[in-house]
Amino acid sequence: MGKEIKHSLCFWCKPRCRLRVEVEDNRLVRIQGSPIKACPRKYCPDLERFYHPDRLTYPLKRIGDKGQNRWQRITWDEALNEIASKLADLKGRHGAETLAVSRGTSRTHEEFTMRFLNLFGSPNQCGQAQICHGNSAVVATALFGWWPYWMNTEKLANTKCVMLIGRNPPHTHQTIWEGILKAKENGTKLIVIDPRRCESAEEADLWLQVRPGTDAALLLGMIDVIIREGLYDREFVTKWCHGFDELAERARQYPLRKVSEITWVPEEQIRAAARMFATETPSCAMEGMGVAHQPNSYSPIAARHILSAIVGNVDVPGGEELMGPAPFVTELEMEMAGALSAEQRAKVLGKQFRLYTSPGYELIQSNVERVWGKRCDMFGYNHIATAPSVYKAIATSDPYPVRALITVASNPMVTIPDTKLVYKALKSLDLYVVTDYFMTPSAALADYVLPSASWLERPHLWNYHNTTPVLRAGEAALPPSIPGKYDRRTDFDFWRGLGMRLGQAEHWPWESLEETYDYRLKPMGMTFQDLVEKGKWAPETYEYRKYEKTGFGTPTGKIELWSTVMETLGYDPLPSYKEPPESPTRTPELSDQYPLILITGGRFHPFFHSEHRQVETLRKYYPWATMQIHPDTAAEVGVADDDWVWIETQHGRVMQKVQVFEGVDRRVVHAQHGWWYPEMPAEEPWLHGVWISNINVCTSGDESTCDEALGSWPLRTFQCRVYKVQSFGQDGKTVPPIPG
Ligand SMILES: Nc1nc2c(c(=O)[nH]1)N[C@H]1C(S)=C(S)[C@@H](COP(=O)(O)OP(=O)(O)OC[C@H]3O[C@@H](n4cnc5c(=O)[nH]c(N)nc54)[C@H](O)[C@@H]3O)O[C@H]1N2
Ligand SMILES: Nc1nc2c(c(=O)[nH]1)N[C@H]1C(S)=C(S)[C@@H](COP(=O)(O)OP(=O)(O)OC[C@H]3O[C@@H](n4cnc5c(=O)[nH]c(N)nc54)[C@H](O)[C@@H]3O)O[C@H]1N2
Ligand code: SF4
Ligand SMILES: [Mo]
Repeated sequence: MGKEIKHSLCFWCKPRCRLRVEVEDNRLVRIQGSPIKACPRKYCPDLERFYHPDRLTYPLKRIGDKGQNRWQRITWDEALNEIASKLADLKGRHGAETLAVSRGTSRTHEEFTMRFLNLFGSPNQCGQAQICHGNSAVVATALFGWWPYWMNTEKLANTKCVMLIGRNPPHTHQTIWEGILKAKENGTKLIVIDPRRCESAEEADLWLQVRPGTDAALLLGMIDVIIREGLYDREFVTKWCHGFDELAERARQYPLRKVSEITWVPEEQIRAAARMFATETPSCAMEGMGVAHQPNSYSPIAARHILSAIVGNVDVPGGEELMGPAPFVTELEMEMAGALSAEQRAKVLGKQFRLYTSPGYELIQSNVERVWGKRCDMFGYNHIATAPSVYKAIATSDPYPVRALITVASNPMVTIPDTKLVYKALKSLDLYVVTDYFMTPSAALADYVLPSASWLERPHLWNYHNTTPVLRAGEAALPPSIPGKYDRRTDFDFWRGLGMRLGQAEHWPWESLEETYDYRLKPMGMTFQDLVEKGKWAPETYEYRKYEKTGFGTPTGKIELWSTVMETLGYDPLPSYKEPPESPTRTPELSDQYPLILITGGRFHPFFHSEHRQVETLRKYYPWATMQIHPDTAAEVGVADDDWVWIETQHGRVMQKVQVFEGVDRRVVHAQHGWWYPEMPAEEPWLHGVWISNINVCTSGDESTCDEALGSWPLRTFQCRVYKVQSFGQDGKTVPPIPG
């Protein structure tokens, strides 16, 4: 076989770079070619990670009690036969909705997760949607009739001002950050809204150190300044925006003095940001998890889109470009949403969050389709169950029994709020199946754990679910199975294997991912192999202001500052500010006990969420979970760098190591998320140390605290207290497995 050069797409982090992979006799030799300076892959040798001894090799079936870590190796056929027969039995007893699928953040071929589930008849696909970029996708599509393609970094060459709201791309979207830095060299201004002086804030022309959870007030204050000072684009607003007068009236309720009190940001800074964003045009805003993880996330996300619209940024070069549908078969089309009956769809868990689920989804997408001819992929997060509702239903059988769960590319014990609820739910299931690269605290509670082919062992066709015009292809560099060594399968093979056994054969005509990609590219007269050889495809020209011909894909055909979709669904059609469910003003008695505001989950290299903790070289950078606290607060509490502290909320407590950081407000602390310790025992009560530093032990996803339209749950506005850890378990050294 000898040496070969392959080109694969890296799925370690968000840029999804196409890499040159050298292989010899089915063994990885080296990987070259990340174009990204801040590439986390560069922190450790690829061979260390890819050939890590902990990687899953063969399907495992539980033989002991749940959580005892006793497994039997079985074949893929045995695993798929047994799982299919158990699913058929549970469906017969409880209905198809008894199966839920929890997926992660676009790490794999999720269109096939949806295809299987739609054909199976369950509406209960949940995961990161309401917590991740899905919120922005849904709100943008409701207001603009399409989701702007912010992954297109080339546009930044034309952008005069970038505003990052709760988003820190140096650690999270490096391609965007490189685009911003390049633009800055040519004079582009940068505004950063973040409670922490994060890496983006370090480079900003204006950094607004906002109180966590108050961005809606801040952005409404900015809208008010822009309208009062006449800095908006009158012609565009008159012709192309619906509800300007009502918006102006709403914004008047947010004068700067009041906004400053709410947000802790000085008046003059808010005014300066508003003026900069309105006059340095085209400007462009990008919001991130700082706002998506708010209890009232609809409002800041809507307000940020409204800001862009009123200053005339939509579908102009360097602004909020609306790409429209792809010329190939999209992931959404592969999902076969039409296969799910209206009756089953109506059973979706979390249906009270009507913008995300029916009828909001239909209302938004039918208007998109009317104008664009196709529905919008919305980052693959379509019509989805709300994760906290799903885990609650599993744990309590309310509103009906959910007895089976499959998690694909997700680690809910670490990444979903309220770990105790997730734990209770996972333990109570009749059937829990996990596909992953490694054993995780979630997989440790499963009945079947299946080894998934990694991004080096599978082909991929990628354009961020149609949010960039550039289509990229990568091939499998290595076989997923080598007899005698390991037998992994792609997640496509897993879903197809189950589908074939459950009466879906006619809907799985393709035997491999490559064949599905050939099918998807056919309308472009291309094969997948053609694209692999070319590397990427991009449209030759891009047309701006397309709305002048077609209007916008919304019910009024205009950008909806006043959302008729929200109105129809019975929600406030305009953004507004609401105090977070836990806050010094809303729950003063709670704040007496828990005086600090906890924000969680700011991303940090080299880790991706809960991944890579088993890679020794990477753990040298962060051996333990780390929290940030202001020097004055640290002194008050009596802790210093590298001390272990308890972070305690009314929901639970965990311990992390201190990093004293004057870039965080005295009243706020920041805790990393994603922590578990693979080196600790898998069996209960340890579950790989999942109770020790995993900040979701301290969070809550209670439905009553979720955004009423989207169902997003708050992860960044908990009241907490911080105090020094005095003792470390019985031997005085190890940390205790289950904190009280
Ligand atoms: N290296 C690495 N890269 C990643 C990931 C990873 O785990 N590791 N995860 C990927 C995923 S799935 C996602 S969703 C993206 C997320 O990427 P980003 O959206 O950039 O998310 P974060 O780093 O979580 O949060 C950004 C900032 O929000 C701030 N923040 C916290 N609370 C508030 C608030 O109330 N208001 C405002 N304005 N800001 C607030 C935090 O201080 C933080 O600096 O990153 C992706 N990229
Ligand atoms: N407190 C708090 N919680 C958060 C956040 C926060 O900021 N704060 N952020 C939230 C956000 S935005 C997100 S997106 C989520 C992320 O939540 P998850 O998606 O659950 O996070 P990961 O840790 O990336 O889990 C991915 C798992 O899938 C495996 N995996 C990776 N690629 C593949 C693949 O191709 N196939 C299969 N089968 N497995 C694969 C990995 O080994 C890993 O175990 O976390 C959320 N949780
Ligand atoms: S780790 Fe991230 S930046 Fe580095 S090659 Fe992979 S996708 Fe690109
Ligand atoms: Mo995410």
